[in-house]
Amino acid sequence: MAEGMTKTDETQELTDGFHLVIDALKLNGLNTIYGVPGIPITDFGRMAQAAGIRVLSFRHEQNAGYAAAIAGYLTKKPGICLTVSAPGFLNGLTALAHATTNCFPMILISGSSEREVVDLQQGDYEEMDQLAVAKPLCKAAFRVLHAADIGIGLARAIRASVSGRPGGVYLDLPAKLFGQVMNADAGKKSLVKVIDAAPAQIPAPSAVKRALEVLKSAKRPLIILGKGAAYAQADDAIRDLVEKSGAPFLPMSMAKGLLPDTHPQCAGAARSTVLKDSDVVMLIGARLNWLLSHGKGKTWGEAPKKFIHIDIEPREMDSNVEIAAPVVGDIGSCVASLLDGMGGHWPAPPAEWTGAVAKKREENVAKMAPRLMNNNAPMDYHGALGVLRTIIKERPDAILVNEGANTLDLARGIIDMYKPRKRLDVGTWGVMGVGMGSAIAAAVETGKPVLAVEGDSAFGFCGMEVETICRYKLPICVVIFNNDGIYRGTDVNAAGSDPATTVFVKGSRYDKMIEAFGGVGINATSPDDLKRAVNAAMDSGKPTLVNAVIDPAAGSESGRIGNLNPQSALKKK
Ligand SMILES: Cc1ncc(C[n+]2csc(CCOP(=O)(O)OP(=O)(O)O)c2C)c(N)n1
Ligand SMILES: [Mg+2]
Repeated sequence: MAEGMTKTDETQELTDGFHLVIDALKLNGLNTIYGVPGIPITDFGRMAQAAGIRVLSFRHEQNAGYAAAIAGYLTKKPGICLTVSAPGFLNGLTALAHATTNCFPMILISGSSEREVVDLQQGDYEEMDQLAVAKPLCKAAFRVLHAADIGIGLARAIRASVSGRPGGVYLDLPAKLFGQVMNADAGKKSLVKVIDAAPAQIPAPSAVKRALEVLKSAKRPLIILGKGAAYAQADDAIRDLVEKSGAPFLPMSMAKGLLPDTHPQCAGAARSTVLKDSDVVMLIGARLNWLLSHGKGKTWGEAPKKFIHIDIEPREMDSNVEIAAPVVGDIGSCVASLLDGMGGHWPAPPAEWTGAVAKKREENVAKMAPRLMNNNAPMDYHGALGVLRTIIKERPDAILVNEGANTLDLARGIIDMYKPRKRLDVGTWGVMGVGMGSAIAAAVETGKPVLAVEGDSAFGFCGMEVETICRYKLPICVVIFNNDGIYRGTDVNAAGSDPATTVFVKGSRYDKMIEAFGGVGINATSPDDLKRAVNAAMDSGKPTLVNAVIDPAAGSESGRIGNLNPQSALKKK
């Protein structure tokens, strides 16, 4: 007889920890799990699959975690990653920290070993105090010890992940919990359907008024859209606000497409001009972190600036520079209140400013155009990206995944996006290895075709998941920009012994990897080859890997952020 049961319970229907976790997930609409099986969660995965949850098994937990993180970003529901104890948990933890840093809702559920043994450090199978390890790396961490608490435990995890500023949550489920038995009725009653998991947070009317006064005073306004704005799914209101303001807008990387990059107000191709010369900057779901040079210094020019900052997290205000008009609330509510306050007759910004920005943009676009049309073999980045740019233009619903250094920075600038949340990349950390997990989750969550444009180094962090892509027959085309290495393939070891630290085997054929799993592999040496291969893949939806041969000398050190490499004071003497 199970612990805590009376004799009469024996004749009643029973449930257990396995089923209560499954029922709690389903009750809250969490129908997809990304993970890797093993003790103590193998049977749980099987049962979840049998119960109608989609359980996607990966080859490494880090990639499953990145998939869960981006699933959270795309759906506004926590993405679920499931791992085994200690090493599996640690493999998933990088992704959980990444989700927290990027404000993506995610729950890492890990099985753990026997508490009694772990706490006495007696050397259990995969022993680790996982809860303690996870805590500093995520938004919240919980452990459930009793089957009757599974409902509450999951509810707490869901709320913590999606409410306020979203982030990663760790949920520790000890092995013993899964087997615990309780009365089925009581179990059912213990489950919690989370109502209004991310309640609206309405900005104060005085804050909205202040922000509009600052915006109205601008002679050279600029709006910066961050991925927080894309996450909010307030696409129409954001578009209305930008258009009503008449201000140039600059999308951060993953906010590209919130309004089309071809929109007349888009200042993406005049970035340095608008950052330097603007006098009022309205940040919508964008942080003044390193990606915006902390809001100060050379990038931002001499002209004094006032910042209006719209964000759900009050502590974000004044994080780097003084904020003249903080507007704290969820992006949807804030933008709606601002639109309301603007009324029907908002004055357009001075034509001198909008004209100057438009002129700069056109000059830069014209300068770039011929470079994108070259048909060099081996390819340079511009020739290859010119082709992919057209492919996305013709397929605005496709999702673009992008990572690398040059492969990332140049693709971000060259490939225009037309719809919200279609560009998924390395995010706040500039982390390598998110590509395959992001591509898999994008295909699974949206059902749309995915184009993953990967540096050869970036791909190496997650490349084994091409088997996962083939196994689930996902409509993903991976294009590897193969320049024989990190940044460039031309480095030479001064000592002349081992290869240089940034180079790989020359002339590698990544296309052969996917053939091992029944996918389509293509070696493309010219933009024409590349175009044919990617178009065919996007049309067929067949798992495809294109090895795009890029001139090893074409890239630059660290792509666009070479300035962040430390320099020795000695060297400068
Ligand atoms: C997890 C992680 N490890 C290491 C790095 C450092 N890093 C930045 S870019 C990069 C690879 C760049 O090479 P590649 O992906 O081939 O792009 P390329 O510039 O050659 O086009 C590396 C290793 C990182 N950003 N993240
Ligand atoms: Mg490379």
